Amino acid sequence: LHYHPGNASFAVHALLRELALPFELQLVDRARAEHKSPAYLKLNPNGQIPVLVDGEVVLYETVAIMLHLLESHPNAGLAPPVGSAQRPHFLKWMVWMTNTLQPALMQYFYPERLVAEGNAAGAAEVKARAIAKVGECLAQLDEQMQRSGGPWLLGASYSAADILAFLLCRWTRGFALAPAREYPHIGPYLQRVLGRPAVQQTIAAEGLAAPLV
Ligand SMILES: N[C@@H](CCC(=O)N[C@@H](CS)C(=O)NCC(=O)O)C(=O)O
Repeated sequence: LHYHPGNASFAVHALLRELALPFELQLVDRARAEHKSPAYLKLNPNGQIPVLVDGEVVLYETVAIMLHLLESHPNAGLAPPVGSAQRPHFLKWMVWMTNTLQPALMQYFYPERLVAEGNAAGAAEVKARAIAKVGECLAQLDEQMQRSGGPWLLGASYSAADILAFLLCRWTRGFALAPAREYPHIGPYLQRVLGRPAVQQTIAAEGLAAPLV
């Protein structure tokens, strides 16, 4: 797994540990822009982290990698089985996280990519709108936590969706207003995910420091 501490790769890393699979970590040195190097761009032409090399299969896109691992280990109990009532909702939340919540977070972290070079006022506007969009998303997530009856996103069973939700919520920990931990249902939920041994092992292996969420 080509990873960088706390990046999207965390979700794959924690899933590999939850599945108790053997794997090797390969640090991508962002300070040296290794993810933009010709060698890395051969693995992922988008220059983004993570990449999983699984035998002959070289995969990028966090959710695709997670679904690939889950499909390879259908009896691990980390996703509702195909044909179950929860399965379509599992797919919906995985895609929603990668396609709606994550892009809003990316706009928050990289607003300058959406405006002309040097347009600081434009970037600030993008960032403000991204915060508002993330807030809408977190409200939806909070409502789902309540509706599911907990303790997990989909209800009684922990799944890979919880790992991804935890990571994306964690990225809001520096928000001045309403980080995920302050939402009434998400806050205690993040503590429950933090209690998972695989999550703790991932945090330790990546050397993540407090505040964790
Ligand atoms: N859609 C990709 C996005 C991955 C992504 O945004 N990775 C970030 C780190 S969390 C990254 O590589 N950022 C560097 C960049 O975009 O230049 C995925 O879900 O895997």
